[in-house]
Amino acid sequence: MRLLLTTFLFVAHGTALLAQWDTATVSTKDFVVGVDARGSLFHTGSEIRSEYPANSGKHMMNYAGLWMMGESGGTVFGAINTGEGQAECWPGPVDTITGLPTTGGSWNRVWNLTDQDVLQHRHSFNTAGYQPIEDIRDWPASHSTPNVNPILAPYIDWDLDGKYDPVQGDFPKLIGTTNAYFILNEGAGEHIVSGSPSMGIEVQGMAYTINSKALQNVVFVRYHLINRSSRNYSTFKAGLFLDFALGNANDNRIGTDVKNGFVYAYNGDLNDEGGYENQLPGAWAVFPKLTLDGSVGFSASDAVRAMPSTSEGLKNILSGKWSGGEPRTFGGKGYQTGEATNFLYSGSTDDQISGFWADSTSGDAPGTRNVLMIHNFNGLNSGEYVTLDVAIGVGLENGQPDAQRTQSVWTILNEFNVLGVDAISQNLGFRLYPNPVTAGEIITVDAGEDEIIQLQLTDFLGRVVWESGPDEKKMRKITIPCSDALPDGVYQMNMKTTSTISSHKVLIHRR
Ligand SMILES: [Ca+2]
Ligand SMILES: [Ca+2]
Ligand SMILES: [Ca+2]
Repeated sequence: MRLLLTTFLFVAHGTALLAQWDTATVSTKDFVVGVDARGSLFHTGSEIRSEYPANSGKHMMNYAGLWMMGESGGTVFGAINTGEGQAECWPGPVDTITGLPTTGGSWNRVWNLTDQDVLQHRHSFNTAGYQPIEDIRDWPASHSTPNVNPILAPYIDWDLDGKYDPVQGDFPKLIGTTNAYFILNEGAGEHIVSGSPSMGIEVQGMAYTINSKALQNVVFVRYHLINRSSRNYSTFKAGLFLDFALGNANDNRIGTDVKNGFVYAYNGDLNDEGGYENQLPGAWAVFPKLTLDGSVGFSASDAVRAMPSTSEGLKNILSGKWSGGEPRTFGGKGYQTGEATNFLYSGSTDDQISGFWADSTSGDAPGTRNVLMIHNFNGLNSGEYVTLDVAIGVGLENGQPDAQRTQSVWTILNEFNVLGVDAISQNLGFRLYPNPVTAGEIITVDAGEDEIIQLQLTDFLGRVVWESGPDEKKMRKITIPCSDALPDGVYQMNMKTTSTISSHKVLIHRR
């Protein structure tokens, strides 16, 4: 009896430990976003974290998570993430030999780094006694787990020896100003919501924010979806599921802009009681580099609009139908109305369909709202990967009549240059190419949005072999003739710009 009790306590304790997912936040000065080790966005564990403005205690989003579906040999495989407690993803990569997940304590992790952390590391790694901070030291670029792909997280191999070793100057390759990196599988547990068989997909994700004035209320995620199974998926579709809070979650509405490829949510009436009050909240999401191929929302009060609970239902949802197979149509609640459509509440933005259809003309009262954004990839073979980039933005506008609501969300979007795609590439910033460079050719240094204050090329002894002249200062892009008198070897390009000081390795070689 005593033994049984002890065992029971142990199991209970073990379960509680497993439920503690590692968490992190990415943030701008206005927007704080939680990420956990299951890839749940807008959560730190069970706590909602999508605070806007920062320190206001008010949240814009309840949840966002990835959906995937693949067909192989007539069988439908899939994994969906509909809430923090219902996620069908778990931390850890997939064994490349068996296709099975690798889990365990050391993979229950979100690696959380800022660009400043990495810059500081790069300035200090040569200093005696230097110890990299934990998430640089443990960056999962290299690891000792057998059968898992040896290189996982992206990094710059500063000493060019093919392995990640931060004390030799190697450093994580981040995308944004603040970054949260996670590695997931969808095979470590039961797919309790989708009822679909596991796919053998490994997800490597980086949530990030960009320190740019126009992007203070945007969070980005880049997902690499890697097929570690031995199956070729002839159909492969991915989705981003968004559950909106917008302060008080019980008075919201949603829509799709088909023309511009985004979904949005807005307060469905003129008072966000207990939330943003009369400063009405809005949110939007887009795949900045891919087409939006469909959008749909689920309603718990309606059998037709229920979430899929089988693989067949999942396939239906990702193929322009409701879970039970009812076609999705334009008008009303989206079934048994007008023409077939892949897009929910598209207003008058769909060129293929005449008429107007919005949440406000659906007959539904404002309430809780979610949206699934869908992209159809062109299949996914064994060993291949695809990349899904997403951007989610939030904002406040002052109360206006409902008819003008969509227009206001447009305005927010346009402010972001429909998605700040240009801003992203600019903020990704510095480029130096080609590298390696052949002696006698030209090196181009592009500082992105920044202006170059000083640029210097030094050899391995630290001797300056080239330096920018007065005419090249305050430029954003400089070309450097790489003298063919320079011996082959590794050089260092030291750059000072209006916002950073950095140095970059350049390899000069002969053909
Ligand atoms: Ca190295
Ligand atoms: Ca609301
Ligand atoms: Ca209200």
